[in-house]
Amino acid sequence: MQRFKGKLPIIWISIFTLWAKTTFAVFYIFHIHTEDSLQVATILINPLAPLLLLMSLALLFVGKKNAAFIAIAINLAVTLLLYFNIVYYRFFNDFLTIPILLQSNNARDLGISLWKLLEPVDILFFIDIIIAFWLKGRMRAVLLFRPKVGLSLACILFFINLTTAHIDRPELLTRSFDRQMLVRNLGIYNYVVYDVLLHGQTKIRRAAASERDYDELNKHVLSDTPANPAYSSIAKGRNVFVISLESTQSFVVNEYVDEQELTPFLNDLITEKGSYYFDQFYHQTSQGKTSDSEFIIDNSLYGLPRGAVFFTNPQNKYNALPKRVKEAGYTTAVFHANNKSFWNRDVMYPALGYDHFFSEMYYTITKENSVGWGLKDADFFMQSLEYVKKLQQPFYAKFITLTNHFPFALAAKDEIIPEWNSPDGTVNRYFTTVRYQDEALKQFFDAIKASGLYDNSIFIIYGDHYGISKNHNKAMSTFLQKDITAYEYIQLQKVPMLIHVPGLEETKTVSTISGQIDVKPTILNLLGLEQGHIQFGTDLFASNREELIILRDGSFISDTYVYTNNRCYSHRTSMETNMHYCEPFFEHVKEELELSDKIIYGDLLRFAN
Ligand code: GP9
Ligand code: MN
Repeated sequence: MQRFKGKLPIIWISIFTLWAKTTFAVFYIFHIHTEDSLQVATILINPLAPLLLLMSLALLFVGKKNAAFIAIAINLAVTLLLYFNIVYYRFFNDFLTIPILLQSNNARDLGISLWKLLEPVDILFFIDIIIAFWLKGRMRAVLLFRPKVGLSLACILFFINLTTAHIDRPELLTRSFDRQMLVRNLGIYNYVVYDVLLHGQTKIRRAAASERDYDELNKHVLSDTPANPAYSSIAKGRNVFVISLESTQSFVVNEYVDEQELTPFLNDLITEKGSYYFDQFYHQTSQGKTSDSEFIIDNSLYGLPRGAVFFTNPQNKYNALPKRVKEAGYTTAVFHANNKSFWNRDVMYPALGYDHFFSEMYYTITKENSVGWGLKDADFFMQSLEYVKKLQQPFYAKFITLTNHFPFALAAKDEIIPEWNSPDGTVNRYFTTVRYQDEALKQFFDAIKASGLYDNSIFIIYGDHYGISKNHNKAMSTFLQKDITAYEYIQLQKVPMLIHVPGLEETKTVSTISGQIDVKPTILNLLGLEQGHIQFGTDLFASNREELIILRDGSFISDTYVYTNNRCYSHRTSMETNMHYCEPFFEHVKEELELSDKIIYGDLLRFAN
């Protein structure tokens, strides 16, 4: 033992071994994907700040004399935190979140298989702690570590981490809710802190709400316009296909680029018998993008002004459309060939009432059949249909496409029409991927017809949000041959909305001012189900609909006026007009958005009986 009687800079050694374990796990267990050296550097740096911070604070508060104890205790605690994530990840392919920890059924799932998830190599994660413990009595720990210097170093490293993360992913904390991306950019420990803070904030808002707030809600009569009885139950008992068209705006419908039709299939479908097309239908999404559209459509509530409900309030009680149809005997499923934790879908979907989530791992994805964000739409639809055929009928199934997502990448062999030729590459490619998506949709319809499911189904097809942002106004102005004023930009927020009911004789284009908030009441009515008690939308077929759609930023569109960017426009002439025409709407718009936020932040639907 004599030769061990040396001095050991135990704090530094612990920081080093923890750092090594963490980066090992990130690369070889979590398989965090990196694309460039900046991302690799970010991963290498990001565990250091929290480790330095922890050690420094402990030394300051517990005392330098206990350095050996502090080093071992922190090493053990942090290793356990890492290790729980590793075990969880092996099973769920995802990182732990506080809501997950609190969800008893998740813990149960894990409990059953826990032993199977442990591997012999795992001992490596603890070996340094065992050695440190063994050496503790035999060696003298030296500090070589000044807590105050450690704190400053932690701050500097944290700042560097935030900077590299921001370069890689602007708006990381507000816009992106992909846990893989969060862990890649923040590191697993900062991510845990972030998750705890977010959870705390949600808890406080929820705790502050009471049953009285719910009763208060009742005073506001929501959805007071009755659904149209003529359309009630016309699709009763039928399967429902809800198809989300990624980044698809209405302006591409019935539009041509260099004499090439952009959406020939959709255009034909709109004129078929049994088709209802809503040509004044707006997306109402905000930072939550696709997930916002899903939330609005399923709940007839607004998304949140900041962040995504899918991420901030997945523990709420909802009375969502899938849950409602499930109660009526439907099987509910979502198909989306992306990582299941993306946008926290794996946690949110059960809360909305989806029984099955066919995520990335259900699909065969190869280099050949993927592009951009993943599986190509055509392959996505075909592979999904195999699962659909096995679902118990009637089913309510949602399909989320992906190919027409920025940066609108497509292999040359999938290009049905060439790119447009403006100086704006994004807009040029958009047309080509929109055309591709339309073709994929056509193939999906053909395959559904061949499967025999068609006649007993209805189809709800909508665009989730814009694909061409303000940054491309110049190219859009060339394309549409008009100035993209704030008014025109609002017009560009229209997305296609089509309801197709095979077997009906009627064909209609409905020009009521409408939005995603109206989808839930509409589907409920078509299926012959009772309207929800708390919902902000109105059946799209209702007569005497209030012609007003509110966007998340407070902009609104009525049949007569359009308000956006602090300007008031006449909807008839599209010219700017006196603000006093828009003013009478302000109070109502504000109240409606605030009421919806209150419901979500306060989790008020838990008080409904
Ligand atoms: C990816 C899909 C697209 O899963 O939700 O994301 P978006 O950026 O459109 O929200
Ligand atoms: Mn989207």
